[in-house]
This record gives sequence, C-alpha cells and structure tokens, in this order.
Amino acid sequence: MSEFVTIEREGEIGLIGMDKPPVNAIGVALRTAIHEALSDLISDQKIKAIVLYGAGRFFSAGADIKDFARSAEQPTLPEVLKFINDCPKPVIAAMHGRALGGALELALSAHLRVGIAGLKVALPEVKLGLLPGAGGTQRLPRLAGMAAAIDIICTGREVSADEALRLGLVAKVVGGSSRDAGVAAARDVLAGKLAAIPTDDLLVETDDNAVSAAKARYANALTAPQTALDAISAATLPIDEGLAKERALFMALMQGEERAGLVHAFLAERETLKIPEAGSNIRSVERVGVVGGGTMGSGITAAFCLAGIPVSLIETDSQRVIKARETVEKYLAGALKRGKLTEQDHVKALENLVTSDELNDLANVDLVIEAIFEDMNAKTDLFAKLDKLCKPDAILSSNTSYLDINQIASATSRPAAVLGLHFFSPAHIMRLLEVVVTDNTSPDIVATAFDLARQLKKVPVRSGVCDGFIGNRILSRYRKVCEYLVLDGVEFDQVDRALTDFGFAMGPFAVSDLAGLDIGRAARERKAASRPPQERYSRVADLICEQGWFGRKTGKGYYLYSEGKLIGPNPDAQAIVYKERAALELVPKTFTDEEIVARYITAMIQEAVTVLEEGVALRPVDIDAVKLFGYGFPRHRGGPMHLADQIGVSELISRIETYAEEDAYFWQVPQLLRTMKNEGQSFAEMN
Ligand code: T1G
Repeated sequence: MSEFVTIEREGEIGLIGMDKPPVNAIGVALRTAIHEALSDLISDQKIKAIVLYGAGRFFSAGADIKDFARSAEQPTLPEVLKFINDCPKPVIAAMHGRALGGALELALSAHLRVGIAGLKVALPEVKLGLLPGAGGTQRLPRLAGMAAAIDIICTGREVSADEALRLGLVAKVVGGSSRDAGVAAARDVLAGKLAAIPTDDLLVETDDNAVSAAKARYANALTAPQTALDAISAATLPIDEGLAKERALFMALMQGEERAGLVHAFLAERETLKIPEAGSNIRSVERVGVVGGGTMGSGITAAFCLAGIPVSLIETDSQRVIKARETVEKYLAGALKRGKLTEQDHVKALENLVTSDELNDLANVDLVIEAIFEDMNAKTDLFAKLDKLCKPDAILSSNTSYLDINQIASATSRPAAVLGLHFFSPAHIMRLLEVVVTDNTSPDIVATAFDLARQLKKVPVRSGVCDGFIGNRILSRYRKVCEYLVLDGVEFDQVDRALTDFGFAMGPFAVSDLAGLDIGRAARERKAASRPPQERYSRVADLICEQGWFGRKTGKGYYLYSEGKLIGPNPDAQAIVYKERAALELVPKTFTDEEIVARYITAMIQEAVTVLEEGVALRPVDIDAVKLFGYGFPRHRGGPMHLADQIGVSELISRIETYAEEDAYFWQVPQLLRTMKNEGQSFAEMN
C-alpha cells in the first residue's frame, strides 16, 4: 500500500486512485506505486477488471517536471504503460479535470477511457522542448489517426471532452465522479456492452499529406515539434519498434538546451510567487480606482475588467473621460472577439466600469493605481489628495516605470500602504507585473498585490526601488550597447536581425520605433543632468528625433513605414549615422551576428548581476521571469540568468574584460560574478 495511490476492491472490480497532491505529478514514486498496485490486482483472482482514476483537482498533470532527473529510474513511465497495455485484465482509465502529457499517455495505454464533463486533455510536451515520451506518439495515432495526432502533439494544444469523444480518445463523457464513471464502465466491459481493446493491437494508416504538410509547417520551428513529427511517423512500424524510436528521440530532446530553457521558463512563472511576504494576510479588493486614462491607465482598467473586478477610471475632464472609456471598451471588444471574454462577462465588466472626472469617486475603492504622466511633483500632489479622500485602509499604488516610490509614499500619511504596481504596455495583454516594494510597504500589502496579480492572470515579480526597477534598469544598459554598435559600424537592421534570429520577437530598433522615439528621448533628457561624463553617449537617436521622426507613429524612424507597416530601413537615419561616425572620426568595423548577440546578452547579464547584488531582485529566476514575460526574451532560452549559466561565469568575465579594453566605464565585471567564479557557484543554485 503506497501513500500515493489508494487500492480498492468493489466486487470483481479493482480500483487504483492516484493521490499525490497537488497535481498527481507522475514521478518515480507514483509510477512505482501504480506498477505495484496493478501487479497486486492482476494476481488477485477475484478481480476481473481494473479502473485507474485520479483523486483531487484533476486526473494528473503528467510526468513530474521537477523529477526529470530520475525519469530513467525503473520502472520508467514507458515500462509502466507497457505493463498496463499488456495487462491480461481490462484496464479502464477514468479522467476528470485535466489529463496532460504522461497522464494522457497513461490513459492511452489503458484498454478503454471515459471522461467526466469539462475534461481537458493535452500532450503539451513540445511546450517544454520535449515530445510525448511514454507512448503518446505511438498510441494517439492508433486511436485518433495520424492527422489528428500530428496536430495535437506538434501544437501541444488542449483537446476538449467533446473533441476527445469525437476522436475516439474516450468512449463516453458522463457526469459525476471519475471513480464512479470508471466502475460503471468496467461493469459495461464485463457485461460485454463496451469493448476494452489493448491500444498496441491497433494499426495505423500513414497519412503522407498530413506528414508533409506538418514537415513544411514546422520546418523553421523549434526542434521539439519537428522531432515529435519523426516519432509520430514511426507509428506505422510494429509497436515495439515505434516505441523504441520514440524513446530515443525523447531522450535526445531531454538532453537539449531547449528543454532546459522551456522547463525553466515554466517553473520561473511559479517560482516568483515564493516571496518573503507569502502567507501574510490578504486584503479583499472589491473595487479598484485608476487615475489617468492614457495608454497605460486604460490598459490597466481593461485588465481589471477582464478579471471581473469592478473599476473606476478617473480622468481630468469630460472629454478625456469619454476618450478613455472608448479605449477601454475597444480593448474589451477585442478580448471578446479573441474569445478571452464571454458575452456575459463583457456585459458585467461594462456595468461595473465607472468613468468620471471626479477624484472623489474613489472615496470607497480598496486600491488605487495612479497612471498619470511621469512627473514626481504631479504624483506627490495626487498621492497627498488620495491620502485624504480615500478610505483609511485603501492601498495606494503607482504605475510609474522608474520614479522613486519611497518619495511618492512620503507624500502620504500611509507609507505602509503604498507600493508600485508596474504594468507593461499593452497592460491588458502583457503578463508581467513588477510589484515594487518600498522601505515601508507592509507584508500584507505585498501579499495582496500578489493575489491581485493571480486574479489578473499576471506574472508578479517582487522588485525593490531603483531607477527602472528590474526590467527597465537592465533594458537601459543593453539598449546602450545597440547605440554603440551602430556608431562602431553596424546597421540598425543588422542589429535587429541578429537578435530576432536569436529568438527575440522584435529587434531593439524596431521596438523603439513602435514605442515612439520621443519616449526614449524623454528618458535621456531626464537622465542628462546625472549622466556621468565618462559614459559614452550616442547622439544618433537625438538627431533622428530632431527631424521629427518618432518611428511608426510618424511613418519614419529607424525604419520607414507605410500605413503602419514596416517597409525597410530609413536611409536618412542611416545617413545621420554615417555623418556622426565621420564627426567622431570613427572607422566603421564589422561585427558578426554572434558578436552582436554576445555583446547584447553580456550587457544584459552584467546589469542583471548588479540588480541581484543590490537586492533589487530577490533571485536570478525573478530576473528571468521579468525578461521572459515583459520583454519578449525567447522562452526556449529560459531567461538571461538561465542563459548565463549555460554561457558560464568564466566566459562572461572574459567577455567583459575584453570589451572593457574599448570602454572601461561601461564594461565592468560585477563583484558577484568574480565571487561566483571563485566559489564555482551558478545562478541556478541561488534560486
Ligand atoms: N510536474 C511537477 N509539478 C507540477 C506539474 C508537473 N507536471 N504541473 C504542475 N506542477 C506544480 C507547479 O509547479 C505548482 O507547484 C503546482 O503544481 C500547481 O501548479 C513523459 C515527459 C496542471 C494546468 O506540461 O500546465 O508528461 O509552484 O500553479 O495554475 O511524455 O500546472 O506550487 O510548487 O500551475 O492550477 C507535461 C504542466 C509534463 C503540465 C495546473 N505536463 N502543468 O495549473 O496550478 S512532461 C505539463 C500545468 C510529460 C511525458 C512528458 C499546470 C496545470 P508549486 P500550477 P494551476
């Protein structure tokens, strides 16, 4: 009897209930328990049929992602599933909630499957840089056909209960508990009403069209979908050959960097929730107030509407109120169209949306998010007013992207209830939320902010106060490297192409054009007075702005645009670069794409290490989450700190020392990096 499964006998039906909270993840302990329980019931002469079901929220979340290091320990999952398939007694899998990855493979190795209404199944392994490595690529085609198997496995998408029924993955979809559904199905099998067939006895028809269409579709995708396709194509072989082929391909992916990066990104999203304030009292937030209905304010408002949280949006006059409401309603209509919002919730959100030009309308909200323009005096004035008119226990937060929130808090009588909630544009879509904790923010306020983030389906990352917090502070450093590369000889679009080939969704110059070059200029002007004289400064961006070229919104920036579409590099901007190089007597050098990426990534890691040293970020994984969920860092590379461990501390130090020969002020090896080298420590160990 194992602590991870319950074994029961109901007459001639044996039941194995997986019970390993929180998600019945199938690691070596659970798969051993299943194997032993099945052996036990096979040898029990009274038992004529066996039911497999899951206790708790759902059937099972699949193989234990945190236990991959032990995935080769016997009995391996493929061995357990082969044991199920070859079981001399009918095995029925009864699934509820979710059956993902190895869990669905477990069900596919059974002789019959039933689902509980609302069930969702998937083989999401490609999202982890893997392929279904326990028979999924061989058994799904046998049950659902080659074309459906290719689509489901190579995309990793969810399959609803109805589709599973249609595809023949489940024999029926019923209500009630999965345990009872399993018993009922077992009785039907014993009564000859339902057929229980070992999946491995089935044959697969190849589907050359589906295979060649998929080959074309995934030719430039990551490795996992292409490799999964190879495994699925082997399903036409005898089962043992196909399973062997699948296992070999799976183990190859398991060793790969894509798997390491994607699994790290999956866990990073959850690790950021583990903060010192976790477990503190969470305040209820019934209504939220947003001050400022510009791009950010209306995006933030829409984010709360999408989460079903009533929100009051305040602007300074009736015209601005109307415009802000229109923007929010446009965002919500878009969400409705994309299926992110049901009709009913859409109506409710609009009913709960108050828009006004009266600050006093925030008298009863539980939380305020200030999203006005980035001016310290304006913010401190506003916070002083909010402090007087809001409820004594209301939380006051700022969406500022870099200003000192300690200073903002000092304008109120409630500094313990003040923090930063830094959203990323578009705020109703981008998942990152930097929760900026001041010197005085109380733990329950931080815990409440993290709980709000959960309701908003955001990824909260705890940050300390500094200029730019975590994300923008690091961005400002590696963005400078791009300016230096252009002065030293690289074209804008070569920088962008090198980084998009590396995996970024957009290159830094295209991103600046999209955000608006005037935004960058304002940031530079703000920092001009405090810019150290030793810092190398490129005037190129300022010279481009002087022409009134602000990027996409003006049709010209680093690139040329027509009707908002990028049509190519802007030769006039490039001419400014050539002129500037001549004025600085710079002889253009050539850089390979690899050198461009190396400098960009090394600058990112260098600043990230100082953010860590200063305690602005709690752990390396928090910095990974910021770059993954707020800055389009390629997910399969896991984030800058995960990548830093792959590059290696010695290599990073030697790169910085080499670059320092050109610019000793910009390139300085952080002390923490040297300490890590001396102690042989990795960033992963700091998590
Ligand atoms: N293994 C280990 N831990 C897991 C896990 C898993 N598969 N899934 C979730 N957890 C942890 C998670 O880290 C968190 O832990 C807690 O459970 C709650 O999760 C051989 C090799 C199931 C939809 O890709 O998609 O099978 O942070 O916060 O929002 O072919 O978890 O609290 O310590 O996400 O309700 C394939 C991954 C594995 C599914 C639930 N399976 N999981 O979402 O809860 S590879 C997956 C999810 C595989 C085989 C291959 C979601 C969920 P902690 P949560 P949730």
